[in-house]
Amino acid sequence: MVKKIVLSDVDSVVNDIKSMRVRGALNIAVTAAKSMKKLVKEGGVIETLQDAGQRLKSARPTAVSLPNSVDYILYLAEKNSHLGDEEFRKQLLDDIGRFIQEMENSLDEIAEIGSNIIRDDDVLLTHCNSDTVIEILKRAHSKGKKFTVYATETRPRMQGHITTGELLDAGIPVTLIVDSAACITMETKKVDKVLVGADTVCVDGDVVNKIGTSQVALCARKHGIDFIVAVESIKFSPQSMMGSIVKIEERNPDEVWRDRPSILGVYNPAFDITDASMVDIVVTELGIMPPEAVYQVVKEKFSWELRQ
Ligand code: RI2
Repeated sequence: MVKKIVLSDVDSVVNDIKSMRVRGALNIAVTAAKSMKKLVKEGGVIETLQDAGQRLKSARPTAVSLPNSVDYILYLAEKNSHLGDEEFRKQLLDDIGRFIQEMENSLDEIAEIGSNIIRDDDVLLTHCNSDTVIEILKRAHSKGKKFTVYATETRPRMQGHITTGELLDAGIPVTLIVDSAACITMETKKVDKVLVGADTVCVDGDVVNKIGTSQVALCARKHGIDFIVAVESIKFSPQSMMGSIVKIEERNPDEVWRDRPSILGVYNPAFDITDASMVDIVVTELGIMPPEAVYQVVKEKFSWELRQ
């Protein structure tokens, strides 16, 4: 009985993530962890968690923060499996609670570190909508720094509108541009820095982020503009250490053109990969690092997974 109820809860979280009602790489990791915590509270045993974990991981394929979050909780459950029922639940709830707190804290820590690299009079450009980037900009603004932001629309889902709304609400000057205006904007508006989030960062420093990011990075390189990625280490990929290739999600063609001619094919990849050589720095909760340093962090942070 309990199992049926809790699984339907998990299914609704899965649907929210699939439909992008819940989105953003950190947000989906935290949401998945919270739904697994709820399962434990409601009496879920390891098998229930494994089943739920599979469903959650299948919701979206690209952001590694989602499997990282689920797999870490399954690891914690295995680690505590020798305990009696009551003790198991109590210990696991504590452990998951601490893990969720760490993920939430990492956002605050990045905001602090990232805000230090924003200078007065900076002209910034961002792509898509990243909570991590928004937090950095809000923190810099709250420190009294004066800067302006250009935000791309980010077709097809127009997440740039969320970015402009959030920045306007925070009192940060922001201008919306169409995606294809990114390159000319960098030149004519004298952009100083491009700041984007990430869904996955591979051990070689390659960055997987919303479709269009790699074009923005190429333009930044052409104009000698710093290309900065703001990312919590939960988005680093231990799987890439083992040779796995990141699966790029392809979404419904209707997102691109709903009333299209029926014979028209539409290719709608949601993400692309920016080569590490295009990335100047990676801002994490552990500090600022070059993309080459990701390897070492993965080795240390995900040692529990790499050992398995
Ligand atoms: P935060 C988003 O993916 C965007 O690609 C964004 O740059 C990235 O996740 C990181 O988001 P989607 O969920 O964790 O919009 O910084 O497809 O919010």
